[in-house]
Amino acid sequence: MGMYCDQCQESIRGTGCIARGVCGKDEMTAKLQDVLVYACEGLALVAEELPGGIPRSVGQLISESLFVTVTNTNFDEDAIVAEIRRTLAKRDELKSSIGAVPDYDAARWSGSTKEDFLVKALTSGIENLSANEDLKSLKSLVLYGVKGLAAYTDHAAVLGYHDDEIYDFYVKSLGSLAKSLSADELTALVLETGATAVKAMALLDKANTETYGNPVVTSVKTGVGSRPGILISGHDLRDLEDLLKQTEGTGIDVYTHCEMLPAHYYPAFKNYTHFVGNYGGAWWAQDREFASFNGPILMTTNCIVPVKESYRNRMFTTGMAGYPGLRHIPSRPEGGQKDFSALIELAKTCQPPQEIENGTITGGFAHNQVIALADKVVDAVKSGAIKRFVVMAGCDGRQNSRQYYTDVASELPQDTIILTAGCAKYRYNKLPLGDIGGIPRVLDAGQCNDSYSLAVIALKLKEVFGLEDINQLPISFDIAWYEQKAVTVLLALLYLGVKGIRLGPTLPEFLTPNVAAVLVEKFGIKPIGTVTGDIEAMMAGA
Ligand code: SF4
Ligand code: SF3
Repeated sequence: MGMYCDQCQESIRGTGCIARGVCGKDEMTAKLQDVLVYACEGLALVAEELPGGIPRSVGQLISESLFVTVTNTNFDEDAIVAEIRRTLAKRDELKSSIGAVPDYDAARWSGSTKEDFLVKALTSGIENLSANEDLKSLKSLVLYGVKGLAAYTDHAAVLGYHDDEIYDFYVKSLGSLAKSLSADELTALVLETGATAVKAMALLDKANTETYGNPVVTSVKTGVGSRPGILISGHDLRDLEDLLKQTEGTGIDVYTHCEMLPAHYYPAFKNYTHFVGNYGGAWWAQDREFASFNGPILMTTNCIVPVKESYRNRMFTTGMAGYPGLRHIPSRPEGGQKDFSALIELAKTCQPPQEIENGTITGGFAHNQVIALADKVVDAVKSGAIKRFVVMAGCDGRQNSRQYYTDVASELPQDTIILTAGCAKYRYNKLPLGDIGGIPRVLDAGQCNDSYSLAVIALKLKEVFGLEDINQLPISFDIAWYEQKAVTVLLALLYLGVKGIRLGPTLPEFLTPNVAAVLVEKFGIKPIGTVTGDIEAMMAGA
């Protein structure tokens, strides 16, 4: 029953990961995640049959369960099994409500080992979904896009924001994955995933900005203070809020890591004097950086890499994140906060972080801030001071070939502006790339979901310049992907009509040649080439 996983950019070339993931996911964890997806499909099929609409609780449960299966989010088999049980129990509760006989016996399963669980679930049909390679490829595109959506809607839900149309799409898309659909039907579903991705990013943008204010231009320190610190990583701003409240006045500083960096751009977090800066870079270097941080580390979401002994006792997970042997901070009670006292008590016994750099990172150029600067930007375009915008959003990763993005950023002409979001920025956000008349040459909108801001900015520019089509703007897209949220962002951009996106460092392995050919023909997607060749082509508008 070997594992097979091809959902991220670092899957082993040509074969997917078949013995152990490059990410560290082992066979059992991979198969349990497959079972969880399969359980979500079963829940969706039952929910489709409900008279009187789909309860919100179904969409929310699917969103949480799928988030568990996003790359580098949860490696804890017990937590995944608990999530499978929760999903199957919901399915059978719904089945009973419409008079159908539940086929999941919670009492019987609760005594089963993980291995029993797996075999029973697998023999009920999970392997039957992949007859035709092209259909499987289209289904993968939908599933991975929906996994990214799941992460975004979970963050919005934590802040009390929901969109039942998105939740209903979970049921429609997951139910569809369990059925025999034609290539045309699946292609339509891919586009609908893109449309829903735009909605989900808009929802999360609304949740974040209404709760914490519109991001403003901010200079974030990368050095360290003299007090012990807690490092918070991942994407969940509500966790940060609870942590900042609970650490106030304790003598502990709070630092962001990786995708939590953009939290500094929100007005609501600026009043916390102990919220001192950002430590380190992108997710994949965390083993070195967590070791030298010296204090507790909180992973609120992806991306976790295999945990080293040197910081194992200092690392905690929360939310949908999980890792065997790490302490997990439970959900917050209704209307309350999560309890981070274990981290705070531990921090008091720790040394301050060891300094690994000492500079600043500037960001906060989400749509509201950039549109406030619109006159300046438009004048610079009209005068020729800005020749081109290059969107370099997405993910970072381990592979050396990602040096391409550092080189493109360094070698782009001085009259270009880089628009970024997501952890891809760590390839160039500490370089001295200068500014154009006071506008920094790297405009960081925020987390990967804030790619939505980049789309809003592009649509605004289209309107200001009176253009018919977003592709007439002097904008090129040179996107880096790694995990499924980048697939979601890509599908959103395609839905918005963006053509000619460069995608790297490699095209997804789950795309068969036929499916890749459709993306090339319809949307002009292309793999990255050489640094010089791509810069020349982008400057020429290709
Ligand atoms: Fe391999 Fe990526 Fe799947 Fe991990 S998530 S097993 S690295 S394809
Ligand atoms: Fe990064 Fe994991 Fe994708 Fe949110 S933190 S962008 S890789």
